Amino acid sequence: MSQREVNYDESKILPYELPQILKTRSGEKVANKEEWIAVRRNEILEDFENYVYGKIPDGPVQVEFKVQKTDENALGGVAIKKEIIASFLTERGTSEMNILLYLPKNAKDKVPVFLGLNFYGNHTVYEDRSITITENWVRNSDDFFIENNQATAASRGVRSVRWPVAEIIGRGYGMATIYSGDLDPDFDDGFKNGIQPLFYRKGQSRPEADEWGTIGAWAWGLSRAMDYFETDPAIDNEKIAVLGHSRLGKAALWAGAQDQRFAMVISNNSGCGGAALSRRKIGETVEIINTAFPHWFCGNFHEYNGRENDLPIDQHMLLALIAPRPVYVASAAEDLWADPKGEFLSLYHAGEVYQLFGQQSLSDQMPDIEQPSVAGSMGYHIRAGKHDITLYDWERFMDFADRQWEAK
Ligand code: GTR
Repeated sequence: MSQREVNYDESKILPYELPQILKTRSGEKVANKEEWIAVRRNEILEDFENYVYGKIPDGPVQVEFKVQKTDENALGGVAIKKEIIASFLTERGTSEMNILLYLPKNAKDKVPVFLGLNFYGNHTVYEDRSITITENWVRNSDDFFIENNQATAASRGVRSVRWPVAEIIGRGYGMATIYSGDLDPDFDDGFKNGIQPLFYRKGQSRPEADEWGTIGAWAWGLSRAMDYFETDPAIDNEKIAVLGHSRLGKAALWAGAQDQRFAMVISNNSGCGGAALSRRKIGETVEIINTAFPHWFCGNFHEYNGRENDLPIDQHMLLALIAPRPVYVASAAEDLWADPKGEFLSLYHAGEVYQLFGQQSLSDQMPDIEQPSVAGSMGYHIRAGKHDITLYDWERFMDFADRQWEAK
């Protein structure tokens, strides 16, 4: 079979061996959580930086937050809505992202928040005429009334089914979202737009082969939202769940793996380069993803097109980086492109590290459709239907958060 033919047949998966999570580069067995934290975790993080998502430059950057708009009576009076402009200032220029935040009104305590990036602009997540419409490049879409890569009022609320803000608020959680294109528009332009150029060293005109691509930029932005949460007294910054769907799920995992301030990490249908094991090569593969989206990962990842078995890591190790914090992976039964079984197996194998922390982990039995499986700090479900993020998914994420945080 040529590399470019897509395999959907489980019986055609070639035998593979996953890299061992609990064996250091020098071949030593990792025997306890102290050794994991001191040695192995850093090695794995470094491998993901060097070979998959690319390193995020150290800066220098100055980040400023300004609460631009506040509505004390949002959602018919049950929520407070804020828009926060985060400005990124470097010697090379300035860039901004807009955080749209909903918090339950009259909350007795600080509020836990679900944070995720969106695909088409903050104004698409909820039908509210006061939400600022992004001026940044947006992917054209007939369905969402986007032409000439410019968002307009016609797309207000077009993605509200993916962002059940009333249900989230009703359950006592906050919700925050950022347009991914504020950080890096999702097309291959040789890294001229987006935030990467703000960090170029003298003479540099694109990221090096081991430096961030678009997913890295998105993940960086999620961490900057976390910086803001730490300044907002209404928010419980020890209970921030970072989540994302599909390509934005890949970004959420990478953000959660690197930034341990995120107390919970949720992947929805994140597939190849997200939760799914690359070595299974079923559905989307490393070569397919790097060809279709050359800007997502770092240059070095392209060296592994068709060579998944040579990667020093596989995606179970990305999930392991989240340990011992709560992690949840969601698949959809018809989303074979994202390899639901590979998403499950990845989580299952990450369990080794959760066990090292004395926690329970999932059994190796993939649960049936819409029979969520939760053990200790790990959770998984496979929903009926297509590649999407639905109310069913959100309800399970909130159930999981309730259980982990005992929030009522
Ligand atoms: C697909 C891509 C997937 C996934 C998806 C999405 O085209 O192949 O990896 O990221 O897009 O983001 O919806």
